[in-house]
Amino acid sequence: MENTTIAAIATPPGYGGIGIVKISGPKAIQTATALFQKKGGSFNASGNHWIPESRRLYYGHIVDPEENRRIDEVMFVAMRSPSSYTGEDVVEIQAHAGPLVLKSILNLLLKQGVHLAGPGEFTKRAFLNGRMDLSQAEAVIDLINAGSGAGIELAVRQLDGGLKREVDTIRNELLNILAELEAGIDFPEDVEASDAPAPIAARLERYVLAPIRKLIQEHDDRNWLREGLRVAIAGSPNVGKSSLLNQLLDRERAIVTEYPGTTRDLVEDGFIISGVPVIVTDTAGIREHPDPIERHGINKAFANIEAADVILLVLDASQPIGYAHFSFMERFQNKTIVLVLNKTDLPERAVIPDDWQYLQTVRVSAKYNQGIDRLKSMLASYAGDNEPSRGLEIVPNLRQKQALEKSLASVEAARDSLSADQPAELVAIDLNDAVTAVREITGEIVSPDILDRIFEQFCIGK
Ligand SMILES: Nc1nc2c(ncn2[C@@H]2O[C@H](COP(=O)(O)OP(=O)(O)OP(=O)(O)O)[C@@H](O)[C@H]2O)c(=O)[nH]1
Ligand SMILES: [Mg+2]
Repeated sequence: MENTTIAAIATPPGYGGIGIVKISGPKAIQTATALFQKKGGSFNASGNHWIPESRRLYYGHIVDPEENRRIDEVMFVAMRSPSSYTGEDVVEIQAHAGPLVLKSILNLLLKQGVHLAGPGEFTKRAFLNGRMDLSQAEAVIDLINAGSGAGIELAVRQLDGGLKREVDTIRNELLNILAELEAGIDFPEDVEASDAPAPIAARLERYVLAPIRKLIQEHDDRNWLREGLRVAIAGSPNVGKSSLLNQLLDRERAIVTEYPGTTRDLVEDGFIISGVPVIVTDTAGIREHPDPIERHGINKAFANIEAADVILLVLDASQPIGYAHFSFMERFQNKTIVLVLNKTDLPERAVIPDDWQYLQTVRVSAKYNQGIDRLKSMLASYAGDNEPSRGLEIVPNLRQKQALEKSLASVEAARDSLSADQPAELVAIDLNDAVTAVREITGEIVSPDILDRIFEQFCIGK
């Protein structure tokens, strides 16, 4: 338990109807009530100071005690430990959302010895006080940052403890197996030899390895739902990449000219299809022997294409397909590539090689806005196939995936030792490592710097 009391403005900066100042910690109620003049008076008939009931809304004024001056007309609510967001005593003061009003209230609190909360400090306390596990705290960030309905759905499921439940099941299975192994270690004569290796290996496979692999796969398939589907527009100079970007966005976002090498930097923007945010990037045309500025742009293009979920490789239908495209295909063979045959309004000279027939191909004319809807619905179907409501509902984030990979490696090592008839002690070491890695996901075990890194992503007041 932290013993300081913290406060922050919990609503976004600017003018609005209501702004909230939030206070948490052992002195929250005492400090806040001292500044609050309740309607009907703050003292009862016997002269005792009023004590707020938990989770009841009161009406009154915040008063500067030194000058006995009213700051604002507010609603006041206290939530007593442990039934609050942080698990500590919490007070929320709902005032009028003028920046100066909220700052004055905050300043009064700071003068009473309350500390200014750091980013995510309320949520960090909620985690430290066992109100939520680490995967739920991370879901709070996802929820705040969500840019689409799908992103919200994903975050809400995780906030509800979905990942925690799955991970706890895996951890419990590992602990049961460890207990059995250790029983075997401590009292070898009590455990039948034939009982040991085979069933344990099978259980590891079914109840530990398979679910871990599935969660890792979910991250690889659908983590883009968090930040959006990243689509890179790539191709040779002058094929119409920027024209395509402008059509997808339905506005003049990038410069289009008849000169090859027009786009030199990344041009990024976003739109939403089927409730899924898409982040689309137009890149510099790729060619050999570029000038130094272009070279820089092409390097950035390659990095962006590498990070994309879907690559739109734009080809000029009026030109034969050049050699450079073959090396492009080879370089990005592991990625999802869609061929966009552009300039189909012109006489066609491009012939799609047989090797590429398996790729999805869309014929468009970016200049005359033909085929763009087909391209969009193709992207939508990609997003649709990957919709969160499909089957398993949990998509681990990168940090969680890395912990899952660590535990996967340890469990695989344990399984291999079992099948090689290694001593149970050795197997137990690997399984213990796996339990530690799994516990990192929910934050049962977590280093302070990882915690800091997670909560730094929050805004102040959350
Ligand atoms: N006929 C025809 N011309 C097009 C089409 N799409 C683009 N163009 C023209 O092709 C030229 C190049 O278009 P851009 O969109 O700038 O091409 P780009 O691939 O971004 O080129 P760089 O930025 O230089 O790599 C312009 O003159 C466009 O008007 C199309 O569908 N049909
Ligand atoms: Mg361009």
